[in-house]
Amino acid sequence: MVSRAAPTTQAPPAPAGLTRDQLLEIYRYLRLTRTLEERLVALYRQSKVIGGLFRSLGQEGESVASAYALQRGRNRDILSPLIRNLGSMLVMGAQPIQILRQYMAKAEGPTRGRELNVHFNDLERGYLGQISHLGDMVPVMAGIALTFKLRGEPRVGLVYIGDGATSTGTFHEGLNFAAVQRVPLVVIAEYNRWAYSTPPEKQFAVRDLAEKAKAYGVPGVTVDGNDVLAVYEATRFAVERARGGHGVHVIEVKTYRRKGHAEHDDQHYVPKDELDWWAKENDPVDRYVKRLLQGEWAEERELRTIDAQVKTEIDEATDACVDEPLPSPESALTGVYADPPGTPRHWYRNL
Ligand SMILES: Cc1ncc(C[n+]2csc(CCOP(=O)(O)OP(=O)(O)O)c2C)c(N)n1
Ligand SMILES: [Mg+2]
Repeated sequence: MVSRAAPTTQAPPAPAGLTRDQLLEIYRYLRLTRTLEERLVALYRQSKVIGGLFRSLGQEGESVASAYALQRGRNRDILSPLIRNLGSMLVMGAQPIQILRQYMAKAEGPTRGRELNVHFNDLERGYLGQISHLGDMVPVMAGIALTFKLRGEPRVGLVYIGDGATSTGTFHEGLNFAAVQRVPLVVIAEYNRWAYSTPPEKQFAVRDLAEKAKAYGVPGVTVDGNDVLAVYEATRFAVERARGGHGVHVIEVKTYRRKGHAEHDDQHYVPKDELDWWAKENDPVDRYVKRLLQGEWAEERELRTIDAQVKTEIDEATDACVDEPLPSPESALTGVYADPPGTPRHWYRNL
């Protein structure tokens, strides 16, 4: 008698070579970024945030997906986030409570109230603190990537640059240096339509930022920045290419800044229908959810469970730090420059 094997249902091939757990993990980071920023807006409106609040609404996909392509833990890669790359920092391991404390300038925050928003460092987790001068992180990251190369470490640097910031001299110098030295560096150029109130057509004469890569003799590709898996795949390829000793790669992500430059900016210069189109038709989180559900990679109830877990996590983090004290005035001079002799109380009295 011929035995017949029971028909098996073959799982469809994993998109972008990711497992189901990884696909859900990416969803968690997307939701975490958006929910944390929404909480920060509420705190900003209560005057609890010190300084500006910069949203990445509409750009969470490219931040999370590009960082997710990096090596974390041992032999970790290093990335350099900008104000709109909260999602990248969360992927690398930044904790929501650190972000909340930092935005509220709490004494227990990562910079103990001395710096604002996402300007802080954690090389153990793999992210650098940015300096505000646009473009400057490109040569800084080129230098870090050169260090990896000289030490023979299998590590890669990743740097983000806004469309506006590609007009700066340091962007050109940094990219040229990185290309000539063939360092393991991936550049994510964020075409999000705005630099403050300046549109791209008043910023540069090329159509795509990827074209700029040609001038330095390195590859440049343009990717749909709101397609999470496309960004992941393009970054993964560039990261492994860089790790293999083939040098710099530029990835332009086409996306859109759905909020003003910061919360104080009412975006009066932005056409309303443009904002509506990106919100309704091209939201990176909605598109990712659709893809997961259509490919049967996740069920609606699993995603709702993740949403609830994220909300609880952020509620707990907020409750734990919202009433913490600001730094004491006496501490203002410590940890800024080299500490002078004597005690902080002594310096304060002599001011
Ligand atoms: C050299 C320099 N010039 C000006 C500024 C002020 N500034 C801060 S953010 C910004 C706009 C940046 O636009 P873009 O690079 O497109 O990034 P996005 O805000 O869109 O993420 C400007 C002009 C600065 N920080 N550094
Ligand atoms: Mg921009």
